[in-house]
Amino acid sequence: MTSNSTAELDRLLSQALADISAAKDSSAVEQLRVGLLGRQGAVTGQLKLIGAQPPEERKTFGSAVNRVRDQLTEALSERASAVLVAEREAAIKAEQIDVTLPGRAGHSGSLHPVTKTLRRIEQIFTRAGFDIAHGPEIEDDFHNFEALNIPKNHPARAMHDTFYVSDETVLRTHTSPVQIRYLEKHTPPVAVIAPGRVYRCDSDVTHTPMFHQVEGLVVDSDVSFADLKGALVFFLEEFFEQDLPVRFRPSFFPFTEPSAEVDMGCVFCAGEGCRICGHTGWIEVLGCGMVHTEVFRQVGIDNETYTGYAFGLGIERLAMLRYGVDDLRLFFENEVSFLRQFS
Ligand code: 2U9
Repeated sequence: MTSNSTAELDRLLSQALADISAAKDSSAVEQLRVGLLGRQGAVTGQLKLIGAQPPEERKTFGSAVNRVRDQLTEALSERASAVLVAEREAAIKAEQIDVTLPGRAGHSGSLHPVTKTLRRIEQIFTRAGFDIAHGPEIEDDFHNFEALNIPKNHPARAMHDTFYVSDETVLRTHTSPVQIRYLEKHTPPVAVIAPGRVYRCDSDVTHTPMFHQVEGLVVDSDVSFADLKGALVFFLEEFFEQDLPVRFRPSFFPFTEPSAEVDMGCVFCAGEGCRICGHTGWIEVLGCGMVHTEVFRQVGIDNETYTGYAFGLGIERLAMLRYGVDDLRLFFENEVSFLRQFS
């Protein structure tokens, strides 16, 4: 074995050992393994030279190269284990969770402002002894119109902008048909509210084709307009949680006589006059009246024995007034940033 090849082998060994101990991760160790022991590797190159040595030096050279290969194989294996342990520790550290940190709050849903308003209205009336009734949203002509003193070709039908499903079937234009159905099943005394969706073929800044109403009906012997006034003033003061000036203006509905529209003092300017109340100091909130004798006749209630009052309100309108929302369309767009304000 020549001193040249020994020196070459020593250099190879010491450089390789230095490189191995400097290898920082598994891929660096693997790269070194391939560079040393792979098919084109430096140690493999030395092994291939064994046969080229003079016969008397072959054995010594062969054992020297094999020793170098064994030493490097062991050094690579030790380094591979060491970096693997370090890598696992780093990975575990990176995944560590500090269980003492406060949790991230999840987003929980909340009731829609129209639902909240409806629940509030229902609570006030149920506390006052009213029953709650529901009915179909697709109605027949009799329950939506005829029984409510709105016969075919009556001009009042034009007030309703009806969606017709067929000649005799409509999307209900109000929840009054629910009360007609209620009167068909119950004998007075009755006190009932009918909340729900209603549909009108009307769409602009202040109207949507679907909106929500609550209508109310009280029928008994001796029910008077004074009872109606008392019930509605009580409701408005409970709903807005304040004493309010309330006024009744004469109006017309086919199903009530006499009829009135109800205004309350503007809750935004305390009656001073502002943009919301059109500088009048008053805001219209309800329609009402004494049940028309023709409505009683249609459902077979004796006009001599019984009288009744009825009222109707738009839930979106009350929600706008309670929450200070100035655009009706916000209730239907379902913008999460809008809805979150009611949670
Ligand atoms: C029966 C008899 C009478 C219900 C009534 C109103 C007056 C009324 C409007 C308010 C705003 C509808 O949502 S709105 O556009 N409603 O003004 N509704 S009296 O009268 C009835 C109901 C049922 C058996």
